[in-house]
Amino acid sequence: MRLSRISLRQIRIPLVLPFETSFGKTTHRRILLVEVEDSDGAIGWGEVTCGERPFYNEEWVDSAWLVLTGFAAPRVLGTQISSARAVAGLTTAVRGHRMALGGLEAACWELEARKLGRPLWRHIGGTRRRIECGVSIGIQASLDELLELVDREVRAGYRRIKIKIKPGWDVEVIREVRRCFPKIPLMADANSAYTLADAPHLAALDEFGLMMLEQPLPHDDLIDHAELQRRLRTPICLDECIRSARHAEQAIRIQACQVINIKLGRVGGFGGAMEVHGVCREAGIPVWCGGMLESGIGRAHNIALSTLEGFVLPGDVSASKRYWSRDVISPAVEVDSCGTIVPPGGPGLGYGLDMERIDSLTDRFQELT
Ligand code: OSB
Ligand code: MG
Repeated sequence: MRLSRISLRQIRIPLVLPFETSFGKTTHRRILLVEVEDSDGAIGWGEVTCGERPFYNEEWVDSAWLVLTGFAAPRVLGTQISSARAVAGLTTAVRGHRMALGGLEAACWELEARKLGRPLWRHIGGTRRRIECGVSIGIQASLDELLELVDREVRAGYRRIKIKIKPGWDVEVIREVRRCFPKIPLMADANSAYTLADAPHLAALDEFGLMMLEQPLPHDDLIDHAELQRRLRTPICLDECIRSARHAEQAIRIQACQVINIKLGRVGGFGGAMEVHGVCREAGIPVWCGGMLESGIGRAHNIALSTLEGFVLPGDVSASKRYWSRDVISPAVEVDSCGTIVPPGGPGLGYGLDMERIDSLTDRFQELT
């Protein structure tokens, strides 16, 4: 393929419910969508999964815009590319900024899959005909509100519940959720809110039979996670600090985690995700697909990713209606009463784009040729 056009669109879209983590609260999302076209007129769509502010990792929508226009697009546009797999290799000069690069890379995979008339999930080598879904529940104003939300999601059929924690909203909250829901698959995500000095406090979570504790320590740390894992019975799952197959390999080698959350953007797109997945499979480390409050486009990519063999645990891939009153794809992503999604059979994303919706939400647009 040879890309003749890259179009960047920023959409602004309100969340149905605010989402609060240890690093902040989001009520409206700004999302950077990437549309690519090749010299045969084939189209592909991707989503940059960074936040509005550099609080989850160093990227945010404006940095991604600059990285794509200034460094990625000039290297990719007009270049003869053997396949989508080769796209990431064109931008290795750029350090970091994997979400920006990954949005473009994923768009190229989608283009290639569409061109071949194949579902994206099959094109990347997926085999699962049904993926299991979990939900991530943000920090709430009160315990009662949290318990109400957990109840709603359990009744909707979701296969595991993840609770966001931070200092002051952790052990006692999880204790109460566990008391009210003794049997549910339950986990907690701290988004780097603790340090190793909190190890004795975090060890109090061991009595609740959590599936895992996600990213308790700093976003760029492996060593302290390894030390913490030695002091906890609860398996540690890494999110923020796994950005490449090398990180995954090293984290596993020093036993910094027992589970890895793979996010498409965080590892630079499908190529990076497949590499991390490969390292984990070889080491017998279970993985699951993380989420970044994506629009339907990123959500459809996450569904495709979740069909890879090693995605043995329910991911943070849930129904569009939990986030958006009207998604940018049609039909919206729906989860059945068993908490599963059947990956679509159509080419590429397998979901239609709601261009009227996308246009009405777009407040910044740039076409690169
Ligand atoms: O750490 O997994 C995370 C949302 C934004 C930033 C980071 C995270 C999350 C989530 C939500 O947990 C997952 C989702 O429902 O998209
Ligand atoms: Mg996380």
